[in-house]
Amino acid sequence: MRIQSAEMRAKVMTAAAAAQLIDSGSTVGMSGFTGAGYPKAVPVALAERIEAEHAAGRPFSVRMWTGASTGPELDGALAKAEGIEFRLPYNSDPVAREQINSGRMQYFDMHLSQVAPMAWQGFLGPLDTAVIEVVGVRADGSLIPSSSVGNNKTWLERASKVILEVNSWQSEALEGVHDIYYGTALPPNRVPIPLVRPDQRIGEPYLAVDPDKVVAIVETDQPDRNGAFTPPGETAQTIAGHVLQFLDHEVRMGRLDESLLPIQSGVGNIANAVLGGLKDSRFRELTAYTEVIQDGMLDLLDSGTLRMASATAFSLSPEAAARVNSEMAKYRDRMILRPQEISNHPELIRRLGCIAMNGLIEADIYGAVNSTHVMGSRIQNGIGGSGDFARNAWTSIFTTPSTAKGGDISTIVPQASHVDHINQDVQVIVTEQGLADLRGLSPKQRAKAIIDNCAHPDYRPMLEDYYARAQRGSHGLQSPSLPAEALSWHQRFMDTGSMLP
Ligand code: 0RQ
Repeated sequence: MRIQSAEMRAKVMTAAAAAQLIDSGSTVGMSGFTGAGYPKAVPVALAERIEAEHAAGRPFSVRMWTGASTGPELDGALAKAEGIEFRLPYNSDPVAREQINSGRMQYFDMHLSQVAPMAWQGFLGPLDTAVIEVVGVRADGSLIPSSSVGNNKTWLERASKVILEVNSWQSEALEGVHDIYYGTALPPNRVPIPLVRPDQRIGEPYLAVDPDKVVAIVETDQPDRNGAFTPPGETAQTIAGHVLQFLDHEVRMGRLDESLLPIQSGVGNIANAVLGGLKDSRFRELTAYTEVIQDGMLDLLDSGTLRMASATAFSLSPEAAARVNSEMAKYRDRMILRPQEISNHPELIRRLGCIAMNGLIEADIYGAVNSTHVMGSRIQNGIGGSGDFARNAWTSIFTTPSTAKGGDISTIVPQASHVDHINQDVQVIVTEQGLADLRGLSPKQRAKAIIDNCAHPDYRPMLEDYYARAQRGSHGLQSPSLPAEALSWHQRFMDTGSMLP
């Protein structure tokens, strides 16, 4: 039995009844992080209710906070119902993305580590309802967290009322995997977080909730829905090869040993290719201090290359999620899931010395990175944890194919159309063309390294030409630029469909 507390069992109801407890205009904090551990029944029931209200000519929408991206039953269903007026933080749902970019949804994209602290600081306003998926409710009323922790601790504490979804699809062997740290406080009472190794536990395995705040419990039995896994293509493999060569170089230079330092790896094809490459490398006894445990990390745990992984969530293909679910007992001692304010905490990332690897939309010749906005204005996903890690990492690596959209876009441009990571936070840029090691270089040295090593041959002469003219016609020569021309490649793409003349 998943609900051990009789007091809590008395609160079981249907998802439709629970959705009635959420008011229009209220703020809802949902569990969920990259398709893991999000509520799967109440949001769908809420979307149905919103659609019915709209059909009757009555406005109905909510403000929604999550951990990061969720699944189609949450972001997808509520966005389709035009039910989200405001959302934070990271989103990767295509329906919600379309609404944001067409101006119908307000979206506050923020660093994932800062969501919980900002909620506590009171900067985000009150939180009315938390809707949290859990694996079970213990006899003492404490909660066994699900396949993501995200901001659940904070939502449970801050919300006026709580709706729980107890999902019996999630493995019971998840009990004990989590480490919920309750030592955060606001200044002036903030103290150091006592974590000095990625495999250390500093908190509790369970989430606490005030039972009087729990207004509904809904039972579900539905799988997490993450994206399907596409095996890394040739470009991703080539990029991964450059990254592995760089890490090998660092070991040979004596800056790292064969266990490297805790790895942070973003999501996607390239990240999985890098992890796949680590399996066949000389590196041993690796650790991960990261946001998400993805397919590639699971393989590394299986092969023994990775000793342990600390994250806030799983981000697995459906096949890998089924595998983890049935074999959780095998993995549980080598994984720790933490609140995202801890998995992404700048203090801890700096102390542990993470090796950060993230994707980008575009980088400019000086190494400023745009992770979020296509053509400077259309949001793709959000900054996610890339800023938390990039600024505080031991080494911050960004990877991308050198072109996008079949070659019509160069991902290396004269000037980034939007900047998420300033050049001080970007130390290595890698494309399939090669790797630019920017550590210790001045802007002009960076420009040469990036153009020579990372740009696609179709665009390299154009960048060389721009940079040469900028050195003659610029207002200053620290970071030469021609402002009237710097974004002309983007304008050309919007006018003609290609950055090529
Ligand atoms: O579009 O889906 O329409 O084909 O962007 O690009 O090449 O599939 O790469 O999945 O690694 O995503 C930066 C978005 C890269 C991601 C970003 C188009 C491209 C494609 C996706 P289609 P790819 P990826 C941990 C860390 C921020 C958050 C982060 C991201 C789509 O890495 O969201 O790092 N990062 N979190 O065609 C126009 C360009 C483009 C472009 C790519 N220059 N112009 N379109 N695309 N470059 C995870 C979390 O924080 C939870």
